Amino acid sequence: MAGLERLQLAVEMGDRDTAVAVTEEAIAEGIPPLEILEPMTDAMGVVGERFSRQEIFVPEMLISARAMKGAMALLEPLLVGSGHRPDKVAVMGTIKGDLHDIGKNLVAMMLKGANFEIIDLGTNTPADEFLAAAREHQADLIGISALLTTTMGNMRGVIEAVRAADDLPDLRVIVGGAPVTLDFATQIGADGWAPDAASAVDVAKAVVDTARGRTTLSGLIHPDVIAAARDTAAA
Ligand code: B1M
Repeated sequence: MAGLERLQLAVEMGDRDTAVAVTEEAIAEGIPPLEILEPMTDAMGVVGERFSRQEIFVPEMLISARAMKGAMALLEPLLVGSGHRPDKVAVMGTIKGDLHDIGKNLVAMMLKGANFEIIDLGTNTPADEFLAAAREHQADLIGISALLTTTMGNMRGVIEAVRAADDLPDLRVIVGGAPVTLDFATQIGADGWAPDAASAVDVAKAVVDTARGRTTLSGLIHPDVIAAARDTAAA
């Protein structure tokens, strides 16, 4: 048994070798990739709390991030899957001023698995880079991540620039990241918001579909709304 609690501890302690080894075992045992991810995400929560209490500092956060990234690299092929040609293009990045990229990378992996081609702009991405990449790659979607309360406001600039661009009427923008709430996403005029990587896929598909159907989207597509719509359709 891989013992996923060992994985959580390994990421908390920044022990990359153990994190990678336990992830390998878990994959070999056939544990679903999203189940393997969970203890790592929990570990990051614990690390963040310890940082807030000043029990640990930036170097410790960094080595935990390195451990999680090492294990995530093993999960990526499983999350992404194989097969179909991408039929949608998403430009992804962490917003200007912000260097956190684990959540953004997870969302990108999940979108790849859902048949999106991903143009990953990395971290610290200004609005003009998002727009230039969207034009160059004829993107359907921009996905922006923010982890800092001091940087999340910069996402508004990307959305305003997209709305002001006459040549990008069908480009949709979704936002997310730990401090980004549905209310905040609404305030800045995003087309979609999601609290985690799995629901980001549903939201991304839904907002791109609205553009393809040339319907005008007003307001956000919240995962609960999508779930309710599914329930209604299934009933
Ligand atoms: Co930083 N950091 N950090 N950090 N860091 C936080 C975010 C913090 C909450 C810790 C704390 O104080 N408790 C705090 C922010 C406080 C605030 O803004 N109110 C903080 C701080 C203060 C800082 C520095 C300022 C510290 C300093 O230098 N004094 C500094 C800032 C640097 C900068 O960006 N300019 C800093 C630096 C770092 C490291 C570089 C050391 C490292 C990042 C390494 C890396 O990413 N490569 C780091 C880390 C690791 C963290 C914590 C511990 C973990 C973040 C993480 O990876 N979580 C974090 C504490 C925490 O979040 N609890 C913290 C796991 C990841 C899977 O979750 O990214 O939330 P998350 O993504 C989720 C969802 O949010 C969502 O889906 C993902 C998966 O389910 N999601 C989306 C994310 N993006 C989405 C996009 C979408 C949809 C959903 O659509 C497009």
